[in-house]
Amino acid sequence: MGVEAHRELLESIDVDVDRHAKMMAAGFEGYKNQFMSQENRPEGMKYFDWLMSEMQGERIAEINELRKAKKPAVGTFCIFVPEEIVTGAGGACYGLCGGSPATIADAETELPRNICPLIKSAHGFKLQRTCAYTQSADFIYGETTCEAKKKSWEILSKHHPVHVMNIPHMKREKDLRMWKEEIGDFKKHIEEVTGKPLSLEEMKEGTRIINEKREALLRLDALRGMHPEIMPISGKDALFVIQMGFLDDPVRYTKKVNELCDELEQRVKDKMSVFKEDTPRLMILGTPFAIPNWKLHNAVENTGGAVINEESCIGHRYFKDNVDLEGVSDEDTFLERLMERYSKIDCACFTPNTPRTDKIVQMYKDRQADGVIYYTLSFCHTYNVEAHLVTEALEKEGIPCLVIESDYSPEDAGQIKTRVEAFLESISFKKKAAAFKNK
Ligand code: BJ8
Repeated sequence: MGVEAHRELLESIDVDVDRHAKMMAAGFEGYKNQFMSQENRPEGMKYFDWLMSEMQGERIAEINELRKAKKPAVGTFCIFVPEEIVTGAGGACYGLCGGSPATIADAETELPRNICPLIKSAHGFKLQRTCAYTQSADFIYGETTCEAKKKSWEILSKHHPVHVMNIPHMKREKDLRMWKEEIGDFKKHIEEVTGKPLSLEEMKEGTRIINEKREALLRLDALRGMHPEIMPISGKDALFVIQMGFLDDPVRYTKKVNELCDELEQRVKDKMSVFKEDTPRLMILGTPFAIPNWKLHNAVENTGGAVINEESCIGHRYFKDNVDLEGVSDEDTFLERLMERYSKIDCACFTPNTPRTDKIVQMYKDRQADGVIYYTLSFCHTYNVEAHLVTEALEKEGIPCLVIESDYSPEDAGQIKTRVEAFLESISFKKKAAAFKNK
């Protein structure tokens, strides 16, 4: 395992190595049982298996080499971070640990119990010093998306430098102007970290790298979800690949995702599916799945369903739009294009957020899915409230939907499994009835 081989480095960045090694060993064991035991996995998953074992070892060593060369390391919990700028500066922009229940008790010494588990888990990782990514970050990127996050930055900043970007909650012209300025301030902050100016060409190069990464993920999304008869990769594996995209070096990652997609394309041609014919195909909507939050995917795929897409920030919301670099020849236009791209993100923190509902219905039709699960983390008010409007629109379209609210504890896994099982049964019944009617 990577952790022991990098003990000296991890100690130098103040990681609690023994506790961290235990958590990683347990996490890898869980991964082996839940992922590596799947049958008929694509060969291309071997790289991602390796990454799982090295994500807190080799990858951390790489990030710290960059830091030695005065390149920025930026940790985040949100896809509003303008990662093109960090990548353009030659640095690493990555997602921080925030998907485990093991750190929540520590977080609750500083944060209230009744806030979202993602925030508490992430905060706890910092207090425990058990996330090597957090410990490697020059600063943590914070944003003003939801109330709990917005206020918890003030407490987190007692323990680690935080740069907060003001994300508006509406998308009027004056809001978008402010947003563009905020991106400009973020760029200045990166220059403060590196101690040198960042050129337009560097930022454009960073943008090309990230655009290519998103294109590779869109390709994966189409291959797993757009062929109703053949699903060449499990939803769990596809989710894991997407999760790794928030940690890995973007150039290497893009190459590996494209190699995996080449293999999946061949599988589609060969009609090689990892699921039986007539397996109900579900889309999952809602809040992000931080590693190792695999509870819902396990519930679906261990009870006879397939997850064909995540309408989530660890999913389609992250890679659906690219930055248009056409004709960009000055910094002002560049910042404008970044703002245009980022303001297309349909997070529930916005009001109104109707494009999200329209997109969900369209995605469902394009993929010929059989149903959706609307998933929210407990105490995430924005996604929880928005569920009403989304489910109403789904009902109008006759789309079967199950709403699940959960946290990171394993306690409700059995109950979720039972509800998912009943949902899948009702979908299968409807499918059979429709087939019979057509005969
Ligand atoms: S762009 S979804 S990653 S804010 S932390 S809002 S779950 S209560 S993560 Fe998010 Fe950015 Fe939006 Fe996406 Fe709810 Fe929890 Fe808040 Fe959360």
